Amino acid sequence: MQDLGAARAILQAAGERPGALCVLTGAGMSAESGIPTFRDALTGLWSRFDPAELASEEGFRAHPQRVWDWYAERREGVRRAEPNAGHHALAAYARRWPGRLVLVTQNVDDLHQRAGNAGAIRLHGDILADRWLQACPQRTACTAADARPGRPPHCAECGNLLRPGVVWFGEELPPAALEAARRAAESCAAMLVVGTSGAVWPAAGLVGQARQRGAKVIIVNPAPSEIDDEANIVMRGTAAQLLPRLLDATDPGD
Ligand code: BV8
Repeated sequence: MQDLGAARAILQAAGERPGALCVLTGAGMSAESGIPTFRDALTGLWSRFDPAELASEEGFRAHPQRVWDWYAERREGVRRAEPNAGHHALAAYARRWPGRLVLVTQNVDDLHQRAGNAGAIRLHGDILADRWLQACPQRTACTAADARPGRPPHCAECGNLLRPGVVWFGEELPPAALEAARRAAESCAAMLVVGTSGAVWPAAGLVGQARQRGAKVIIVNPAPSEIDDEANIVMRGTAAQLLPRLLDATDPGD
């Protein structure tokens, strides 16, 4: 594949300094692990809802059980999933060249972490974590949560609801994570963008930020995305197929 040689040359030219390579991943990174991509996740019984109805605070407040059940189903899928060859290729690369790669993910699963990229910057939170919907109105922290049919787990004392520890639409991204991601995008010499439609902001804006600062951009995606025109090279293929070939054991300097 011609693009593979050109893409490897970009990685080689990125050099060895810390943060020379920034990798931005989206839901497509986990597709070959059996986790539906965000829009696919709305297939089946969820197909009749708009993402904003399910992945937003107002959607949760309006239908707490429906949203809680959607996340419970997705959590089960994450727990059953295993990192794929793409996750392992990124973790192996990070082990081989300590510090060279900064991994930024939009994904809320834990597959990068389970593959070995413990330091992945999580822009949209963690689907396996819970947090309280609001600060406890009566005490510093809510206590025992109990779940009753028809109501997600909630505080027995004040009724506060537990919610998934993800960033919903309309919610700010964690400032420290977003700042670290922006720093990585602005200081890298090459950005590898894997498995994202480029539809969700401000994450999608990281690609243009890298490009504007002179980084070379490689996209890995089997289908067109909204950010293809930001790329120097677009590789039509999947994460599990292409990342091992792009990042394999030979030094990008070879
Ligand atoms: C905010 C957690 C403001 C929840 C998620 C600027 C312009 C336009 C709109 C906005 C803007 N700024 C803000 C907005 C609004 C909104 C937004 O972006 N809307 C979009 C839909 C138009 N953004 C926000 O609300 C953000 N918040 O900006 O707040 C603010 C500021 C101050 C104070 C208060 C508020 C918050 C956005 C975060 C939302 N949460 N996730 C959950 O998961 O339940 S986003 C969610 O969507 C996932 O994280 C997922 O990552 C993301 C979708 O993007 P992708 O990862 O790209 O997934 P997708 O399914 O779209 O595409 C998959 C791709 O993979 C495809 O291209 C496919 O071809 C490819 N693929 C498939 N198989 C493979 C593959 N690739 C490789 N290999 C394969 N095998």
